[in-house]
Amino acid sequence: MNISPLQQERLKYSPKLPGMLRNGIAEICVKEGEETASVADQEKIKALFPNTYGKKEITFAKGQNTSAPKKQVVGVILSGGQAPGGHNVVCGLYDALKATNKENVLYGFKGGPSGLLEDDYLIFDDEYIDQFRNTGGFDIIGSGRTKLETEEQFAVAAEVCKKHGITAIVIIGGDDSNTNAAVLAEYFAAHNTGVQVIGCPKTIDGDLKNEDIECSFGFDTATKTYSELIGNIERDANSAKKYWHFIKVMGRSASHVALECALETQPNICLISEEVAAKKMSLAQITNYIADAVEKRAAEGLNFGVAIIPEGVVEFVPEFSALIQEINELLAGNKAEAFNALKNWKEKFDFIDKGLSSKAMDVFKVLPEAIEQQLFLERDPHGNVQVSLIESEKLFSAMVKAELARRKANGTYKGKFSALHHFFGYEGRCAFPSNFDADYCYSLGYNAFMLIQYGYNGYLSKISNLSKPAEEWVAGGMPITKMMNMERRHGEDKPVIRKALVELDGKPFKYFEANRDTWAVKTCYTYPGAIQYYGPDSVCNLTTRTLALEKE
Ligand code: FBP
Repeated sequence: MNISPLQQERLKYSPKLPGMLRNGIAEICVKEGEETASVADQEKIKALFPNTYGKKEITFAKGQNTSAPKKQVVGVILSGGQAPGGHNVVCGLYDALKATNKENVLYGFKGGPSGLLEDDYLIFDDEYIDQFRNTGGFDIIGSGRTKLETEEQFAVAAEVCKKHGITAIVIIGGDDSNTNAAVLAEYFAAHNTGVQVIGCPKTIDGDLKNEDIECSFGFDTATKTYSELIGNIERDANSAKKYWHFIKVMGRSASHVALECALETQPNICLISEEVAAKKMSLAQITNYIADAVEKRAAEGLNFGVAIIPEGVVEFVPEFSALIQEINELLAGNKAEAFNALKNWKEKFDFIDKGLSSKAMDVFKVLPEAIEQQLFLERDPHGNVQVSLIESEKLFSAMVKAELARRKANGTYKGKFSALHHFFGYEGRCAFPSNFDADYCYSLGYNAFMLIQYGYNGYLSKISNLSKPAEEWVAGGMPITKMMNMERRHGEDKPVIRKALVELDGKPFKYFEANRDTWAVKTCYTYPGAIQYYGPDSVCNLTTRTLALEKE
């Protein structure tokens, strides 16, 4: 097989475990903590999870093993978007399982949760798993976005587990997948299947966290990858001195990725969706905010800059999300057919003009035509506008350009404005995991097996104290129901894990807020460079700025 020199070296890397897990199950004991309660809607969540609600938090420690010896047959699933380190979760799980008992077996269900329903699997062995150690990607078994959420699916899952004698399922996923892991755990308990379910917190978006789960895996590597690229662009901007770069970064709804990249690279502008929503900012206000920075820099002779735009921002602009809702209504059911049959954009525009309220139309008319058309082109299977596909980096640069033209006509702005656009998302999701993610993921997988061995069900694998060296990390488990509340989804009240958005009174945002006015006007770029895997701790074992500030 052709593998790169770096991959060759990474295969040999030994991920670091928390000190308390280093001697394996023989020297791992459990300390049970307090009973837990869900983050909100306690009575409703308790009623929906009678078998798994309110369980105790647990921490592992060095000590005499008291778990019951039992042959374990475990199934693992990768669910949702790729995140660097997923392979190491599987490797850690496999190593712990084999170190505990050579007879234990690990099944990998292929292509995400659908693999479990379709009984499509492989059985791991040393030769297969060794090719994937410390590598990026989810190609070890593949991933998918099928949701495991109906009773019928759970019944099929229970049958598949019974067929193979599976004792536990590990679901590696984000908030939705772990919500479903909790529901599956409850189903398995209620039906006395004897199958346990353990979740592992994954997503580059960084929005699966709380006071227990300090970060989801993949966030570290993905943001370091984007920050390297943004830093390189900043250096180019500062060398050529002729372009404004508008860079959209992934993160479907929360702005953790954008904020972390801003802390790493000190750009001139970084929008934070949560702030846009809190201040109820309009498109015009956001445009003016960026245009003001462009104007001030131009006054200093600096006709260049870098602006970071979080992927989900437009949904946080109240007037824009109201517009989207009206468009979804306008084309609901078979009305889309009538719209699609119209011959040209002019006819379509008239249809839209008649169908939308005047308030929505005012917002629509402000948009550049390319974006107007995009809103009617890309639809999801339910016929709704696919907001994540809107090129918000182009939207804002076009609006800023128009605003600057107005200012030029008024004589207030005399600079030059030439914009370039980028979108960083997929570039970071399968990068070789940083040492942090390699260690963290391996530990999450190893620890997931300890939770299985000790008989826990409906728990999330938890490794904390992450801003300290791995030796001091703390391993344990948290009942998934602790993160849940009730939310309205598709017209129904559902129990779901609460998404962790950027906290505007949190230290990372406060630091950014205190510095951004200076960064906007002066050129204060910092250049993080490429992820380092070998070398001094100060460059190759760094956590994110977000985590460092949160744990200060
Ligand atoms: P997860 O929440 O499943 O980890 O995925 C998040 C994400 O990477 C987002 O940042 C992005 O908006 C989305 O996936 C893209 O999804 P897809 O892989 O289906 O294009």
